[in-house]
Amino acid sequence: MSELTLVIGNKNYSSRSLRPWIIMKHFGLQLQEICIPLYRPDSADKIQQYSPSGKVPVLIHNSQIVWYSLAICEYLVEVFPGQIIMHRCHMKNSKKCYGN
Ligand SMILES: N[C@@H](CCC(=O)N[C@@H](CS)C(=O)NCC(=O)O)C(=O)O
Repeated sequence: MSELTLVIGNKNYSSRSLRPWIIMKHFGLQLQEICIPLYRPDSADKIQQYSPSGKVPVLIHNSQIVWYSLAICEYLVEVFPGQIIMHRCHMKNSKKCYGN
């Protein structure tokens, strides 16, 4: 697994997955992308392998796991200051969506 792994659903179904994906692509972060097709019998099991919330998107960065789309955006701004330049959403309690 590379340093930054983003686990997402199909881009045409999961706008939540696109939030961090667009930011990471736009700002040129190298990422490994794992796409889990949604709405299939095995989707939930596959998502659960990565995501404590059972939802996508989820970011895995070294040993850190972040599992809420806006929390991932906030996390990226914190971890890559100067590289990710955007208005922060200042999501309340975003750190509750971090774990390892
Ligand atoms: N609040 C979450 C919502 C994530 C969410 O609902 N993801 C959907 C796809 S857009 C999902 O994982 N669905 C699969 C499922 O519920 O089994 C976030 O913004 O990260």
